[in-house]
Amino acid sequence: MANVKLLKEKAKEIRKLTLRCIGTLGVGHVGGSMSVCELLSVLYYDKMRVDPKNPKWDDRDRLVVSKGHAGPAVYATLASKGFIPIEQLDTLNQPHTDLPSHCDKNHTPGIDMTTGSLGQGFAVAVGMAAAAKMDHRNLTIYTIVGDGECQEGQIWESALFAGNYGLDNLIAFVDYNKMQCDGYMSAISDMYPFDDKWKAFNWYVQVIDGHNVEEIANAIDNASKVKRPSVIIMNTVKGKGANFCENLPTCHHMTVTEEMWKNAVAALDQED
Ligand SMILES: Cc1ncc(C[n+]2csc(CCOP(=O)(O)OP(=O)(O)O)c2C)c(N)n1
Ligand SMILES: [Mg+2]
Repeated sequence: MANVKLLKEKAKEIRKLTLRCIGTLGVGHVGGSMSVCELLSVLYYDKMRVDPKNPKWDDRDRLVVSKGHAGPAVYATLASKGFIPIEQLDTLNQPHTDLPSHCDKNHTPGIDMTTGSLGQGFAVAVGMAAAAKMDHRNLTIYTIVGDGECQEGQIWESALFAGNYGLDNLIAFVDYNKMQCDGYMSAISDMYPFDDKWKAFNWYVQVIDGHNVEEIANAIDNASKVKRPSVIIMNTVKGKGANFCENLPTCHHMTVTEEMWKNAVAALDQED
């Protein structure tokens, strides 16, 4: 049984550290970072087999954050977990930093794949899952994709492969925040009905509240039991918990002043 209290606390901690990380720089991908904080909490504090002291441990589970612009939330999680020092978050995207705005496995301990070019990370995750099967290795490959990212053809080419080859060691999460770079998906190129699309590619599909840690943990448990790839479509709010931009179509990449992020952290502190 998941420790719901701990996972909620850790999600809040990740959210506050994400605000600090972006706010210290003064600009960044707020929206898509804030919408995955509960997921990162459940992965790193409940489900994933990882060792912060040994980030390249061969038998670890892998996470490919295909929506690589969520780097700040991933770094916040790695800092919370002890992979990197908390103070390092203040170096986001500065010259010579090891925390570039998008995830880079050659720079940051705990990052399993370099991402940022949308669609590619998901394809690599499918390849990792296939490789793990061929090597008879008992590890799980997790990957996080954006809903806008799912407009990329590469996603569906890889999804077809994963479905055909029954890659049951692969669990994908779609951050279904209904927004992409410049606004609402529905106004640009909608994915509805999302679940039917994945089903047609022979994936096991669950649709959940992506801000409910218990639902996320249960969905991962269900996914672990089926003999095909799983996708967990998470209904989320872009910018969740950043009170200066929550659910605004302008929250994708924005300026964040010290006052803005510190006020947002104070508001989170006042929540139960
Ligand atoms: C191949 C590619 N095309 C365009 C971009 C620029 N880009 C970065 S984020 C983004 C929008 C992504 O939307 P979504 O996947 O929904 O992300 P989220 O809402 O979770 O931030 C775009 C177009 C990119 N990184 N890669
Ligand atoms: Mg989106």
